[in-house]
Amino acid sequence: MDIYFAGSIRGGRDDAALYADLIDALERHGTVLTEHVGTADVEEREEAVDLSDREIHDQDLEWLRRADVVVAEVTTPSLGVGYEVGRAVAWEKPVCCLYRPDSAHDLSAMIRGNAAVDVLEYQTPSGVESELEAFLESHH
Ligand code: 6IA
Repeated sequence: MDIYFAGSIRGGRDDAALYADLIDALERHGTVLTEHVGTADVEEREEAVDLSDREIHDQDLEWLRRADVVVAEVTTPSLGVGYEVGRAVAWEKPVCCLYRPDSAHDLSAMIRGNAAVDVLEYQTPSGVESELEAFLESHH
């Protein structure tokens, strides 16, 4: 199963370590196409690799198109993540959004109000693992 994991990059990297933990958990169930989202030094790597924004966008949309399911961590608001979720819904992919209600950010109505998106509220990656598994299993 190909899994597209989405998490904030230019929207802010406060949750980067958490993305890495979620990606580790997801890799037990399939192939995560977007491991860079959890890379601690993604911004430095981005400069070093010298990809244009066009190349990043086109590559990501190719991976998104190929993915069987999309899992997005949406607590730190990100334009890119919101856009990816919208495209995934338009392509009728199963989408699960992970949100931590204790954060300072309220979840957008465009995510919480979207009947095509499963929103899972959680505190820690280990605490949400069984629900995440159930989501993946139901779309196998
Ligand atoms: O607006 P944001 O930057 O917060 O959007 C984050 C989302 O856009 C993530 O879910 C990614 O899928 C995608 N994204 C943003 N920047 C990159 C990127 N940079 N590479 C791949 N996807 C990206 C280059 C990183 C690198 C290690 C060469």
